[in-house]
Amino acid sequence: MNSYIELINKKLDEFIPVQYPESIFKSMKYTALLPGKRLRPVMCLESCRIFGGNIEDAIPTACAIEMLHAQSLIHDDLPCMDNDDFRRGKLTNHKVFGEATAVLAGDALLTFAPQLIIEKSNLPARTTLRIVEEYCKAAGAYGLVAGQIADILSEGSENPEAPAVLEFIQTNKTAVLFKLALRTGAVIAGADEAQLAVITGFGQKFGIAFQIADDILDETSTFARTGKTSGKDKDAQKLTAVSLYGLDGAKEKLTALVSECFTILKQQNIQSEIFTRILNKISIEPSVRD
Ligand code: GRG
Repeated sequence: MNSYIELINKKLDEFIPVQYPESIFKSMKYTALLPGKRLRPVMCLESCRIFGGNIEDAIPTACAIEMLHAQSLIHDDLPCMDNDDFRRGKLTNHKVFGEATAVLAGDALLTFAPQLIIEKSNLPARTTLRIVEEYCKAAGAYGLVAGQIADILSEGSENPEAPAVLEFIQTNKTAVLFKLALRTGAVIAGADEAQLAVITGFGQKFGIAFQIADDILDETSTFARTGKTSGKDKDAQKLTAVSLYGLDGAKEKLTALVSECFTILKQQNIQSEIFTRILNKISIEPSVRD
């Protein structure tokens, strides 16, 4: 996993050369290169490997997905959204560069990412087109944007449909990029539709489990561990697994989902130390499957 992360960090840096006007490139690189976990690009490379592909072929796509993730973090942290001062252990983008530059850096990452896939991927044109289509669907109003607006609208409101709304938010804010990473890695490796369906189902459960773990950490963890201010979900009266099901209920759901993810890996005979490690990391009882 560390070798994947080193490769991604090197390529992310290389793929964004700084030119005039420097402030926009510095702002883009600031958040993209801060030490996040790089889960999504790692998952893209690992999915490519699992389905028999060459991970070199997936590097531009993996980096593009991390750029999209960085964009979503920059915009999520803005005062008009979650208004956060810290991210990845450092000041948020707008705190360092100002709001106008942060908005533009997000826009620039969002649009540069598919350009990168098109320019740097040495893949058949049909494959590149499919990946860019998957990227656009995941990023836009049928993906991340939908998840974010549903999240904002859910704040502070009592809603009898809350379980369904929560699942919509978890799916579109978080699972969508897990599925994008896994699916594009598989597409690059030449996986067939049946294999894509399996990895999509896995990504859905993995992504929701990850979001529940994130919700639990927001309630129980510290800045030193997460690199962001804790307790913000409660303050903003967000609809989360913890607010809806309580801490113990959220932990139960997380445990069940992680177990379902391991079942898929076993049934499909997918051997991945990386997926196992990430699943154990977010798990409440990690040791049982080590
Ligand atoms: C795509 C046009 C467009 C807009 C974006 C702002 C927004 C719309 C969406 C927000 C999506 C968001 C911030 C979801 C949270 C998902 C999540 C759990 C993030 C934390 O992921 P980690 O822990 O972060 O992997 P690191 O920093 O480690 O990469």
